[in-house]
Amino acid sequence: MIKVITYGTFDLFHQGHIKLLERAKALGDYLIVGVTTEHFDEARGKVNVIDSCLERVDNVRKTGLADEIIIEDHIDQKMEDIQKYGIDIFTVGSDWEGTFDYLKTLCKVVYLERTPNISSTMLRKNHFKIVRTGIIGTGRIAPRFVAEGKYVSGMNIVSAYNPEKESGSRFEKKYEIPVCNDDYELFLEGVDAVYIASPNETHYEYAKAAIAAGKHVLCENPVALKKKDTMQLFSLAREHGVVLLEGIKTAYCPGFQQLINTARGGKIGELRDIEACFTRLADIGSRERTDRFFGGAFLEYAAYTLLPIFKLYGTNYQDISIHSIYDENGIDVYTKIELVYKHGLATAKCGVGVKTEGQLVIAGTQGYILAESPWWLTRKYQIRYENPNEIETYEPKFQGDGLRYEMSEFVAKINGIDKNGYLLTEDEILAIAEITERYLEQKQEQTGK
Ligand code: C2G
Repeated sequence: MIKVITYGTFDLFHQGHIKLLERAKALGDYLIVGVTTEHFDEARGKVNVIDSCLERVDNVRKTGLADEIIIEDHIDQKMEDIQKYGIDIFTVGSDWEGTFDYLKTLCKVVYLERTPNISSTMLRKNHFKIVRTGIIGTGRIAPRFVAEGKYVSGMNIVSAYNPEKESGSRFEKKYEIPVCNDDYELFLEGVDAVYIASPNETHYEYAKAAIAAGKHVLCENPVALKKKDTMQLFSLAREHGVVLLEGIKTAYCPGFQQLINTARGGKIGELRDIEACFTRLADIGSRERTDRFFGGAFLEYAAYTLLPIFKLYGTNYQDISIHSIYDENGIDVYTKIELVYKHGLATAKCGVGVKTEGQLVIAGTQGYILAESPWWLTRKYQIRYENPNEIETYEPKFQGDGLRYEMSEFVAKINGIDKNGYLLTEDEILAIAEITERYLEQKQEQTGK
């Protein structure tokens, strides 16, 4: 009996897939089809797969061509499978020509001619409305957004807006994206969505006007500095039928969600303490260190540090205190937020002028999770126990600088196919907004600024 194996994502199952499977089957007597998991696809840079793994398996099954279906979830699994299942022929489409020649030591490798003019990518493009996106603010984040946008299908960055002409024209020259600097309404007319990456205090007005004009909004944290303004933006977005997504990028990183689920999964027992720390020494001349009103550590990083706390304990804390160390200009160089819950404690620490280890430690009754800096781009974390030799290490995949995940979520939401509304909830955003407002009031009292 000749055993054949092939692998694929098989997203938006189409004629090209069927033809490939038919010819694969014809190569032998028994066909095994490996279907990729979401995780594996993310790990190899496919972040926009639409169908779930089970839907994709089901589509392969319905063809009746596969004698056996297996799940592919990690790199180099092909070698294992070929040996494990006693495979004679490995086959895949000609778009992979040469890539799998290394398997020739184990079995025969056949590249089958790819069916022309059809692909999942093409179907995804039709499936997704292309979202014409304009960037507001052409400072430090905008170039990263442009770079990451290349990996997000369905998003097309068409323009930018910056009232400061000089910064705008530098950006326009470098990235060849037209920058508008006077007429915001005109800028909005040319886009379906905006990404707001301007200074913190300008987010609310930009977002409000964009939503009112029927545009989807992806806004860097914070969307507004007051809770009531944040609530108003969300209800305005609902009224206008547009998406408002807050860009706390950690929330959308697959590794962070995995870490949260590990913590919830009971391995470290009941959760009793969370310490989340994010510090980055900012240049003395930078906006973070010079803007007396909207610079400082809290507005820069507090949302990231509050996120794991709200994810794990919820937003109903019993008590809160915020302590800041200000510099001579009234900028908080270091801020510590302490939260008390019925069964647990939490501390969020952030700094722009104080350096710490910057780790996330989630302590439970049986052990603790340690995620070292930069845990907010979660690539690695460990579970540790009383016995110091007992350590479990997790290394979730993380692509690029992390922005692509929130961008993908934004496009998915606009297209009404997001399955991940839980990644960052309105309740969590409002809880962060409430603390932000409280912090700003306290700062005003303490520094007069
Ligand atoms: N295919 C084809 N003709 C098309 C489109 C796809 O013959 N027009 C083939 C691909 O070459 C592949 C199979 O159909 O052999 C599945 O394609 P994808 O779902 O795009 O799978 P892919 O992401 O290429 O994964 O480990 C996974 C494999 O390496 C292939």
